[in-house]
Amino acid sequence: MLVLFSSDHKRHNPKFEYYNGAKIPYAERPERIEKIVEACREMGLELKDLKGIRTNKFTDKIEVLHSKQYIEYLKQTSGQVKNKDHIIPSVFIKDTHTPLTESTYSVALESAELAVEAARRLKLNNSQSIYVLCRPPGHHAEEESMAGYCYFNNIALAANDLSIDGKVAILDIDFHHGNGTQKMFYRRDDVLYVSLHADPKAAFPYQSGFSDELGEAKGAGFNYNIPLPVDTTPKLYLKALNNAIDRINEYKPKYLLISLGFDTFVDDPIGGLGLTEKTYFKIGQILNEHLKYPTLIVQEGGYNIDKLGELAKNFVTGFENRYPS
Ligand code: SP5
Ligand code: ZN
Repeated sequence: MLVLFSSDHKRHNPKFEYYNGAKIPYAERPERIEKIVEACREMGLELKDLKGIRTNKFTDKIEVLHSKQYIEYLKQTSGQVKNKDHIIPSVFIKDTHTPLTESTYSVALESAELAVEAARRLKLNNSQSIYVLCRPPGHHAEEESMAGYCYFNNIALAANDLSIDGKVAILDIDFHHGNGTQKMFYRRDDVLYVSLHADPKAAFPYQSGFSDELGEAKGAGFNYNIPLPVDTTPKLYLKALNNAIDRINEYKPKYLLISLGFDTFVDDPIGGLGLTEKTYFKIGQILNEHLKYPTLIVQEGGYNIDKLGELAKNFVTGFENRYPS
C-alpha cells in the first residue's frame, strides 16, 4: 500500500473552536496526521510527502463540486486573518467548529488536490491500494458550506474524477455521517454512497444520516445510511459493516473509496462508538477479504492523539492481510 500525505498540512493550525458557548482547544490538530505518518513509517510502508503539490489550475477543478462564490469567500476570508489566530465565518458555514486561519484556504486546497492526485495514481496503477492522509478532512463540506473541520470535500472530488472511468462506491466509516459527500452524489447513480455512523438523532451533523435518505431522481436507491447507537459493540458494528459490504458488491463498482475515521474508537474525545483497538484490525481484514476493488482510503476524523498510531497500524495490518504483532 502506498501512503500519500503533504507535510504542508501543519500550517493549518487553529487554536480554538467553540462549543456550547465555550472556547475549547481545537481537536483537529496537526499531530493527528503526524502520528499516522509515524505509524506508517514504522510499518515500512511506502510513504510519499507530496508537499508543494498545489497547482494554480486546481481551483477550476474544485468548481465541479463547490460554488465559485464559496471558493472565493474562503480565499478572501483566509486572506483577511492577519494578526489574529482565526476568524469564524458568518456565512457559508454550518457550525462553530470550523475556523479559518491565514493558511486554511491554501492548506485545504492542497488537501483536496492530494486526494485528486491519489485518484489519478489509483487509475494509473489499478491494482495497488492507496491511503491518502488528507488534512483538513473533507466529508462534511458541501457545495457551499464548511462544517465539522472540513472546507473542501476531498473524497467527493476524488470520486467525481474516478467516475469518468466507471462506477464508484464510497464507503464512509467515520463516526459522523458524511453529509457533504451524500449531498454531492444524492441525485447520481454513478457514485454509490454507503455510510455507517452514529445516529444523527444523538450526534453531529444532526441534520442528515437517517436511514430513509435513499437518494433522489436518478440517484434513488444509490444512497444507503446505516445509523448506529453510540453504544454499538464491535460485534454489532461488524455486522452492520457486512451489510454495507453486501450493498457495495451488489453495485459492482470499478473503484472503491473509503472515508476512514478513527473517531469510532471507544475513547475518542469527540466521537466514540464501542470499538476497541482490535476492532480496527478486523475492519481492515473484512474490507480486504470482501471488497476486491482498486481502493483509495481517505483520512477523515479520529481525535485521540495518543491512540491514532496504533489504530492506523491495526487497520493497515488487517487490510494488508499481515499478521498482527
Ligand atoms: C471529520 C470529522 O470527524 N468531523 C467531526 C466534526 C465534529 N464536530 C462536533 C464537535 C463537537 C465538539 N465537542 C467537544 C466535546 C468536548 N468534550
Ligand atoms: Zn468524524
